[in-house]
Amino acid sequence: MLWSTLTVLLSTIVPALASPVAPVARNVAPAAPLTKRWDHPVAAPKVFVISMFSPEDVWTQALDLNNNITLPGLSPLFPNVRCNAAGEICHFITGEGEINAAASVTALLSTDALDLRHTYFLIAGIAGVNPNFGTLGSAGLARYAVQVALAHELDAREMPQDWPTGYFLQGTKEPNVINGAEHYGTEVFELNTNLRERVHAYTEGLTLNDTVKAQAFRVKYPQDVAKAPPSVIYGDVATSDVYFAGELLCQAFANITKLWTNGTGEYVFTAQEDNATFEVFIRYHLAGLVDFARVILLRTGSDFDRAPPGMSAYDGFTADQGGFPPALQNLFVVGNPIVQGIINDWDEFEGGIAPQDGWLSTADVLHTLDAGGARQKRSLGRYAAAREALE
Ligand SMILES: *[C@@H]1O[C@H](CO)[C@@H](O)[C@H](O)[C@H]1NC(C)=O
Ligand SMILES: *[C@@H]1O[C@H](CO)[C@@H](O)[C@H](O)[C@H]1NC(C)=O
Ligand SMILES: *[C@@H]1O[C@H](CO)[C@@H](O)[C@H](O)[C@H]1NC(C)=O
Ligand SMILES: *[C@@H]1O[C@H](CO)[C@@H](O)[C@H](O)[C@H]1NC(C)=O
Ligand SMILES: *[C@H]1O[C@H](CO)[C@@H](O)[C@H](O)[C@H]1NC(C)=O
Repeated sequence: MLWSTLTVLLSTIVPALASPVAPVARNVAPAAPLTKRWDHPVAAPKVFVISMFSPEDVWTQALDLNNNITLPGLSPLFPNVRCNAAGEICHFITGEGEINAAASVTALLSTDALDLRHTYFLIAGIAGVNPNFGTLGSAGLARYAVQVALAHELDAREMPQDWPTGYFLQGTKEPNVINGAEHYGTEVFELNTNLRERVHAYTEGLTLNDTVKAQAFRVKYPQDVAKAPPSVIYGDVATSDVYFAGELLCQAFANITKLWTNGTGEYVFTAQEDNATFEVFIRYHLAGLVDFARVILLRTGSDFDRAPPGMSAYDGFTADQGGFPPALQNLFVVGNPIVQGIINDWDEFEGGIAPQDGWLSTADVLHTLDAGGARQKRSLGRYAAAREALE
């Protein structure tokens, strides 16, 4: 394995394809397997951890991720993937917001330097937390990621007087209805809940980090879960480039989450990247380069998404709630046992954890992964036969 800083030039990527690859469209047979892409991968990591900005990198030092792989197309601020000496654990930082996440993950998944077909991805970032379901420092494993602000908006001062919010889904004419809504395809993503269940077992009995300051802020909330010490929970993530806060927007986006998940999703965390990341995974899953059934989304609560009673939305938003340090700590406290667990139990994980029934259809709103038998076989990368067909 060739370590030290390795710069992969674009020129080594482009001619690597054996034959021109047709764009993969729905109901069109997938392009020929990309057989020649991994003649010399630098690494085939078992776990790849994704952070969104520098403070979330609680991994590099702790896990000795000292081997740099510089890839074209990553954020200029974070141009390297960094791996441990064994090449089993790698990490990178996408940059914040939906556009950075999509661009950086696209660059990552398209490289020839890494064979990511069997890799588990742990997206681990901090987030706003909904006091109805969690608290400062809580760590949530998600099923759904919802792009809540992909919508029309009228300024609240100009909207019809009886509207509860100025946000309404594209293609509709009023808030809180879904009939007639347009799909861009990135509105909702669903992850493998059997995988979530499996890795949750690694987090049992953990004591999460907490601080006196966070304790002092969370007692201001009436909800028992908001007052309780941080713990590991299941919780969906709302994605929005707009960093929203306050009771009314939170209600509006909670309603949109319900609309897009047929009433089954409740957002617990708010963040700015996940749906963008998942759209890229869906596309590269179709190409056989990655397995979207191997993605875990971990978010930890750094601040409440709304103020406690008696405090204005603005004061709640600007308050030092004390959740940022423990949220960062808990990315590692909760995430690392998952990383180590997958590696230690690789015999079990190598072939994949079968997702819930019907997942191919619900992984995204356009049912992209469910568009045909051949693709279905291929996308359930856990089957050895499908694997071999790729190689
Ligand atoms: C590896 O990358 C990091 C961050 O991108 C940088 O700080 C470090 O100097 C690089 N190490 C080498 C050996 O190039
Ligand atoms: C939380 O982490 C900080 C920083 O590492 C540490 O000083 C503190 O003791 C930890 N607290 C708990 C309750 O684990
Ligand atoms: C959210 O939905 C509830 C129940 O349908 C409704 O009462 C409330 O007005 C909605 N809130 C917003 C801000 O849209
Ligand atoms: C919601 O229901 C629609 C129509 O049955 C279905 O196409 C869609 O996949 C469902 N979405 C989720 C997230 O369950
Ligand atoms: C993001 O994906 C989640 C599911 O993983 C979905 O529930 C959510 O609607 C998506 N949000 C955006 C903004 O794409």
